Amino acid sequence: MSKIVFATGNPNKISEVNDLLAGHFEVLGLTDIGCPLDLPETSPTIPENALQKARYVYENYSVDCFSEDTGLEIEALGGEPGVFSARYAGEGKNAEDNMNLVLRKMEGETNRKARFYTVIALILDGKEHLFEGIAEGTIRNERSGTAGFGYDPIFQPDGFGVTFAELTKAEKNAISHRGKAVRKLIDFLASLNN
Ligand code: ITT
Repeated sequence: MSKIVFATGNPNKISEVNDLLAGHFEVLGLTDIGCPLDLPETSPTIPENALQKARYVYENYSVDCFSEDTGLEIEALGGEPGVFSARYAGEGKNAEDNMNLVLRKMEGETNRKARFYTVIALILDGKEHLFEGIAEGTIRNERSGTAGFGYDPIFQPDGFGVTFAELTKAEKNAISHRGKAVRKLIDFLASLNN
């Protein structure tokens, strides 16, 4: 089976993506290639951040790899936290603090529309490819559920009466931003073998 490096320091992302790529590719992590987990991500947009992380690994370790960047974009907050999703409440990258900040800013707001936006950047033989996935939904008034990670307890995907944190990993993967982007990545990689 072909090997590919997933350039992320976030174990929750690895867990979700491994389930999807199982049987297609053997996924290696940053520690497998001796790369530090805190990749540079200082770009102003999600696609550029995804590319920045993949380029860092490709240029320093000379391996085929993919990275991903995800943002929660809340309409009433002008697209925030967006590209700042990981560090919205500070450098600690603390999910509870991030959710508290969102809930506080959304207090009394009737427009609860939001979406998760994921971009995967793949670098294969030096060529760059982007794949995106979007999950539309709404921001709850309070947390619900304990599964998943990050903002999952406050995000209710459209068409569901529960949050991402109340779905199993397989259920979330079937409809999520990351699931959609990863399926495009798989289709692309599979098309190369035909
Ligand atoms: P990388 O090493 O891959 O950069 P990261 O945690 O820094 O890992 P991002 O820069 O993409 O990841 O930050 C996005 C943040 O948005 C992440 O830390 C989570 O808090 C949140 N997030 C990402 N995907 C999510 C999901 O599927 N559900 C809920 N929250 C998510």
